[in-house]
Amino acid sequence: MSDYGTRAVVVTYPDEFAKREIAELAKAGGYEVSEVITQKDIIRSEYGVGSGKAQELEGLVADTKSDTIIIDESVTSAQANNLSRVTHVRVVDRERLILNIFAKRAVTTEAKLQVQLAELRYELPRARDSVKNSFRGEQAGFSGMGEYAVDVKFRALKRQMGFIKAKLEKSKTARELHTSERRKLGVPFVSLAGYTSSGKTTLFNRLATESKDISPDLFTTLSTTTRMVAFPNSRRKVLLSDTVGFISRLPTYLVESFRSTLDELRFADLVLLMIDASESAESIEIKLRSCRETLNELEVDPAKTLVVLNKVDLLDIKTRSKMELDPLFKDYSIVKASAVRGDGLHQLRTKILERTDPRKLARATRLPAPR
Ligand SMILES: Nc1nc2c(ncn2[C@@H]2O[C@H](COP(=O)(O)OP(=O)(O)OP(=O)(O)O)[C@@H](O)[C@H]2O)c(=O)[nH]1
Ligand SMILES: [Mg+2]
Repeated sequence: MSDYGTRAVVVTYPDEFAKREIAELAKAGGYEVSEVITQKDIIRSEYGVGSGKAQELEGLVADTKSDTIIIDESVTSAQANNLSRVTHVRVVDRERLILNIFAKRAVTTEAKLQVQLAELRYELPRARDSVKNSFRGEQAGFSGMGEYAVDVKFRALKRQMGFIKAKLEKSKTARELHTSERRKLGVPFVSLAGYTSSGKTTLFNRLATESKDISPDLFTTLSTTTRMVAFPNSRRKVLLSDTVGFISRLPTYLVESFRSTLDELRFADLVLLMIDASESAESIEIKLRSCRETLNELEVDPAKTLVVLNKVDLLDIKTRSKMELDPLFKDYSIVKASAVRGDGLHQLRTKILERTDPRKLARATRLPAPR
C-alpha cells in the first residue's frame, strides 16, 4: 500500500490556526480532506483520541469514503494501529505526514539523506511496537524471541543511522570548506528564514535574479541555494541563502536531521526573518513565536535578525500596522515589503547594506556575544 492516500478525515485541536494548518499540510501530502473534526486532547492512551471519538471516526470514514485518518499529533504506533483496527483505514500522524511531504519534495542527495535520517529517527522509538505487532498471535507473552527481535531491529536502525550520518558529515565538511573559502573573500552572509510559504524564495528570486520554484504549497524549498547578490549604486555584494521553511511543532529530530542545511543560519551575518503579514494577527503571533523557537534551537543570535513583513500588497498596511503589526513587532527591526510587487525593496536593500557593513561586522565580532 502506498504511503499516500487520496481522501482523509483529519483530527485536530479545536482552534482555527490548527485546523487551517493541518488541512494545508494534508493537501501538501497529496490528500483531499473530506472532513476536519476536533478534539481537545489527542494524547489518550489507547487510540490517541477517546474511544467515543474512535467510534465516531469509524462512521465518518465510511460515510465520506475516506481511506486515511490524519491525526494532528504525534502518536505511538500502538495507538495508530489500534485506531486503524477500529476504523479499518490507515492512520497517519502529524510527524509521518510532514516526513511524507519532505520525502516527496527532496531532490538533492543531501536532502534525501536528511529525510532518510529523519525517517529512521521517527522509527526508532516505534521499533518496539512494530516488532511486537509482527509477533502478534504467535506467542502469548512478549519475551525471549520478541525481545531479541527488538534488539536486532534497534541495532539495524542505529547502524543505518550511523551510515547516513557519516555520509551527511562528508557533505557538511565539503560545505564548510566552501563556506570558509567564501569567508576569505570577505563577503557578508545573509540568510532567509521563516515559516513555510512566507515568501522566502519569491524574495530570493527578486534579490538574486533567480527563478527557483515557488508555490502556495507548504515546503516547496527543501535544500539551500546561495547566490552572490549585487546592489544598485553600491560596489558591495552579499551572499544570500534561501533554505527550508519552518512550521509549528516541528519535531526536534527533524530540525536535527536538517541541521547541516539550517546551520547556514547560525553562520549568517544577517538573518531575514520573513513573515506573511497578510494573515490574521493570531496566526502571525503563533508563527513568529514558532520561528523564534526554531531559531533559538539553531542558536541564531536574535540581534542578527531583521524582520521582513511580506505580502503587504494584500493588505491595507497603514491600518493593519497601527492596529496590529507595530505592537507585535515592537522589539524587532522591520521592513514592510512585497516580494511579488516590489514594495519596500529599496528600503530592504538599504537595510541589508547597513547591517552587513564590514566595519560594523568587524566591530560586532570583537564584542562578546549578547546573553
Ligand atoms: N500576494 C503576495 N504573494 C506572495 C508574496 N510573496 C510570496 N507570495 C506567494 O506566497 C506563496 C509562497 O511563496 P514562496 O516564495 O514559495 O514561499 P517560501 O517561504 O519560499 O515557502 P517554502 O519554500 O515552502 O518554505 C507563493 O504562492 C507566492 O506567490 C507577496 O509579496 N505578495
Ligand atoms: Mg521556498
